[in-house]
Amino acid sequence: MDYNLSEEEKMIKEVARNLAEKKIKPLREEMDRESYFSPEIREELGKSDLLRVFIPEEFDGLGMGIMGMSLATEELSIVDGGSAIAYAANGLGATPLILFGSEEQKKKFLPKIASGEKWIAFALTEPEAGSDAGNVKLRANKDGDHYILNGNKIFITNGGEADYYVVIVATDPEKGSRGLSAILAEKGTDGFSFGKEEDKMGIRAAPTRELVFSDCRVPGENLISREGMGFLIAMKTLDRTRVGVAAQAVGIAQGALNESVLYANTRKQFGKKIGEFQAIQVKLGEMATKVEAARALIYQVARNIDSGASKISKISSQAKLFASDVAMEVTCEAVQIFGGYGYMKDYPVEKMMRDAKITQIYEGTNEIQKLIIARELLKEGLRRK
Ligand code: COS
Repeated sequence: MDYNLSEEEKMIKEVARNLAEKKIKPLREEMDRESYFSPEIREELGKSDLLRVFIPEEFDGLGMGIMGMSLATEELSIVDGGSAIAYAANGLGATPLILFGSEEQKKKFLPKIASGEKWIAFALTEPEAGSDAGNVKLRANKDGDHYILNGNKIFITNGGEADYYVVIVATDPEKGSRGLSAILAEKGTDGFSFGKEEDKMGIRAAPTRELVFSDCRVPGENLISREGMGFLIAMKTLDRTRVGVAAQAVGIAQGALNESVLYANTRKQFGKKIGEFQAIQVKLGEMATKVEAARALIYQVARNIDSGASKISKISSQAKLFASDVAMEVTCEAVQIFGGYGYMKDYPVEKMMRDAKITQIYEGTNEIQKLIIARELLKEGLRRK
C-alpha cells in the first residue's frame, strides 16, 4: 500500500533495510543463540544516522519523530526483532529528555545520542512496579546539590550497553505516584552497577539487565523537569514509544510473512508447491491482511502524534495492542506453514514467534493497554454527555 511517505522517510527505510540485510542478518542466528548484542551492529547503527531519526534537528537529529522511529524499527524488525529493539530503546530513553529536558540538558545529551557516541536507556520497572508503574521504590534522597540513589531496576533494555539511563525514582515516597521523579544517571558513576543479565525466550540480541544503585550520587542538575513529575514523564513517554513497539511487532510479522511466501513457493508436497493448496492460501491471505491493517494503524497514529495531537494515550495503546496480537498470530501461522521445519532452528520462523511474544508484554501488557483504551473511552463518553 502507498502511505505517501516523504523522500526522507523512504530513504530512512532504505538505510534500515540495507543495514538489516547486510549487517544484521549474517549475525542474527549467532546473536540469538549466544544472547549477545554485536558491537559491530552498534557501530553500524551510529554510522548509519538511524539514531538521529527521533532526535530534533536543533540537537543534530533528523527530526523525523515517531513516524521516522517507527519506519526504522519496522525495517530492522523484519530481519531481527532483537537488534531492532536495542535500537528503538534509545528512542524510549531519549523521549523524556526531548519532552521534558531543559535546554542545557538537551544540548548536553541529545547530540551525543544522535551521533551514536552514547546510548540511552529508560529505567522504570522494578520487582514490585511492573504494570503498577506508580509503585516505584528506588529511593532518591536530596543531599546538597546531589541525589543519592538506592534500590534496583529490573528488565532494563540495553542495561549495561547504554551510557545514560533515565531512571524513575521515588523522591517523596509518601506521595505515591505523585512523589516520583525522573533523573539521568551515567554509567560509570560510583555506586551504579549492573546485576542479573536475563536469559530470555526471544529478542535475545537485545541486552536486558538489572540496574543496581547503592549510595549512588547523581548531580541534581540531571533531574528532568521537577520533583514529582516522574510518573507523568513516564506515562507521556510511553504514550509515544508504544508506537515503536507496535512497529517492531509489525516488522516481525512482515518478516514471518515474507518467509512463509518464499517457503510456500518452493516446498513441495503431494507433487505440488504447498502455495498451490487453498489451506495455505487462506492462511497467507489472512496474515497479509492483518499485517497491512496493523501497519496502516501504526502510521496513522504516528502521524497524529507527530502533528502534535494532544490526546494520544488511546490511539498509541490501540496500535500497540493490535500490532502485537497480529505479530503473535502471524508468526504462529508462519511456523504452522513450515510444519515440522518451522519448529526447528534451521529456519528463522521459530525465532520470530519467540521474538513476537514480548511485544504483547513490554511497555505495558496488552491487558493494561485495554484498560487505558477503556478508561479514555469512558472519559470521552463523559465529555460528550
Ligand atoms: N498522560 C498524562 N497523565 C496520565 C497518563 C498519561 N498517559 N496516565 C496517567 N496519568 C495521570 C492520571 O491522569 C492521574 O493524574 P491525577 O492523579 O492528577 O488524577 C495520574 O497520572 C495517575 O494515573 P492513574 O490513576 O491512571 O494511575 P494508575 O496507578 O492507575 O496506573 C496505568 C495507570 C496502569 C495506566 C500505568 O501504571 C501504566 O501505564 N502501567 C503500565 C506500565 C508499563 O508500561 N510498564 C512497562 C514499562 S517498560 S518501559
